[in-house]
Amino acid sequence: MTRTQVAIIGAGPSGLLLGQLLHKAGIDNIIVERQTGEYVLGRIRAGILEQITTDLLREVGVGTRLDAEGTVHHSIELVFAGTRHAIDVHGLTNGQVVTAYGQTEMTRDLMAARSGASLPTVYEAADVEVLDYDGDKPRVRYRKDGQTHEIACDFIAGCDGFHGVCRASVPKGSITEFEKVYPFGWLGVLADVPPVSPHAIVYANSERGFALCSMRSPTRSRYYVQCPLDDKVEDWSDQRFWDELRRRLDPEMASRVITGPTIEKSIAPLRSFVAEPMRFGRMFLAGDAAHIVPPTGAKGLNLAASDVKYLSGAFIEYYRDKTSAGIDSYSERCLRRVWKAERFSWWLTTLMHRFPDTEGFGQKVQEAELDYLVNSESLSRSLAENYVGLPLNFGER
Ligand code: FAS
Ligand code: PHB
Repeated sequence: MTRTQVAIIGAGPSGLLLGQLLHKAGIDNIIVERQTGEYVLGRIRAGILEQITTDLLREVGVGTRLDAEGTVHHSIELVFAGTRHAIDVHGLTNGQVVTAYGQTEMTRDLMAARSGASLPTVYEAADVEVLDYDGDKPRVRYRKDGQTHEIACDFIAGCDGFHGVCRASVPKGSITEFEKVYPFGWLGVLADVPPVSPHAIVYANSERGFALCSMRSPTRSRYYVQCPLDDKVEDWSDQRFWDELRRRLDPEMASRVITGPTIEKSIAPLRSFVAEPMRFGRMFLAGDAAHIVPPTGAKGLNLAASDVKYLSGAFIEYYRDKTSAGIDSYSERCLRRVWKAERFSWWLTTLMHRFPDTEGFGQKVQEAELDYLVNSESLSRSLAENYVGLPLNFGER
């Protein structure tokens, strides 16, 4: 039986970042991942990193490519009623910014750092089980190459995403799940064309539905349009996508959209989800394993980063200072921040999307709220400070 201090389930952003934070503190850890590394890298997801996230990446020594290739954004833009308005995020938050840098690249950098430090990651682990985490000798069991393997550990970190095994292993009576499913999805495309808005993410509310203009680099664009939940990717030709995107933007920006063949096209459902608590004896949930937000507020990946910042700090206190204080307060600290991000993501999604009952009155109310927002310094500041990410100790006494 292999032994380690922390067994991490999942080699997505949560697991990889936690692994690097623990390694930096001299805490042994093993990551057990169901898929191959290539499969993990093939998932096209988030694109906007909060300053807390970029600071963590630099803290664990994977900031070089981020600093060279990431694009710093000082503002965002809101489109509604055929007009476009900039929100000066940098000015409204005393200089904070967000950085456009794809989750795929962040994951690639973390994978390279992990293998560069010869840290153990088990890919293609099948039938992963988490055992005895409610006692003081937790174990992880998995199958690989026809063999059954076991890892003895002090703690298990459930970084295995929304469909993972860790949360699913918790007895129903020990966990409370809160969920809201939205009546639409996001059709997202990647295209190797220059982004229409290279220095600001554009969020568009239109009578035809929501649209978003983002990027992965100065030569690679990322766009989304709201679509019905029962749409299929094959229903959307490239031409139909580009036409629809332009219809949802203001005329000036629509005229500048550079189109081209899409290299990735997928439809993602939108949901808000939180599982409470995030700790079960010696097993801790982090990232999508514990919560999901609609991507509107660009919070999913960033919440995963703040969870593992709290969790790594708790483990460091346990081993270095021989105190369980951080471990005992982990769930409450995370959930205070998670619920504020859930609220912000729900609010922005509700404001920007067309719901089945939006109709004429609902559209006019959304436009009125947006007109109030862009002309109210206090409401714009509220949007800006949530968008860049609230401080890790926000509201703590
Ligand atoms: P992940 O799901 O990324 O990683 C979990 C890992 O655990 C995976 O590699 C999985 O293979 C592995 N795993 C699962 N079950 C396992 C098991 N039984 N045993 C071992 N390993 C197991 N966020 C944004 O901020 N902006 C966006 O635009 C955005 N778009 C998204 C689009 C989609 C389709 C999805 C699904 C999510 C999107 N997100 C977005 C959120 C996303 O970026 C997540 O927040 C982020 O991936 C969270 O990282 P992890 O918590 O590591 O979970
Ligand atoms: C992205 O670039 O994928 C992205 C950007 C901002 C969001 C959501 C997704 O709010």
